[in-house]
Amino acid sequence: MSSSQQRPLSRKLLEEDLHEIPCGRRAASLYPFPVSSMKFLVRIFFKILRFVLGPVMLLWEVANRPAGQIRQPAVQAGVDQQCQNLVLYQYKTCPFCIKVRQEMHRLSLKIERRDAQKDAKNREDLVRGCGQAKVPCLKITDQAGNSQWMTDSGAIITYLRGRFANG
Ligand SMILES: N[C@@H](CCC(=O)N[C@@H](CS)C(=O)NCC(=O)O)C(=O)O
Repeated sequence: MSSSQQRPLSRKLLEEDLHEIPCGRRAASLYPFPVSSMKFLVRIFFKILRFVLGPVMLLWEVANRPAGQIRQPAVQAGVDQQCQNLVLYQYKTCPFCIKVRQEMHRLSLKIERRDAQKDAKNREDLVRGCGQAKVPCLKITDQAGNSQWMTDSGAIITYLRGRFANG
């Protein structure tokens, strides 16, 4: 018995079908549309979704904004000073960024926000510093000027609470 006769029937059929399709167009031909059109349609779908959901999410953010922590003026001034060494890279309508922004409100933190979705320079800085275009990302700069880039909304919130909730 030859090796092709020993292969399972489904595998043999698939190989024979693919053989019919000219090289380089195999994968594309398995879908009803070319892969490039599928990608385009998916991108349009998410654009429309963002366009519709974006304003709703921003409204939700404002409506659910928590009350800010109240500190003595001198303490708040110290916190404001510390916040000057922090920058949040974000997208306006990213749910994870909204979560972090809500926590910043709760802790009364004036942290600069940089849009990494529409601003090419900010996006470039984010990718260079953080290694990927992932938001939210908190840039933390120490006294010596060294920066650390923290991703993941949960980790950022834990860090902010640990540093500012009791001060
Ligand atoms: N587990 C992460 C998820 C963050 C995430 O998925 N962010 C999305 C935006 S909502 C992102 O940066 N995607 C990469 C991109 O859009 O290029 C977190 O909690 O921060």
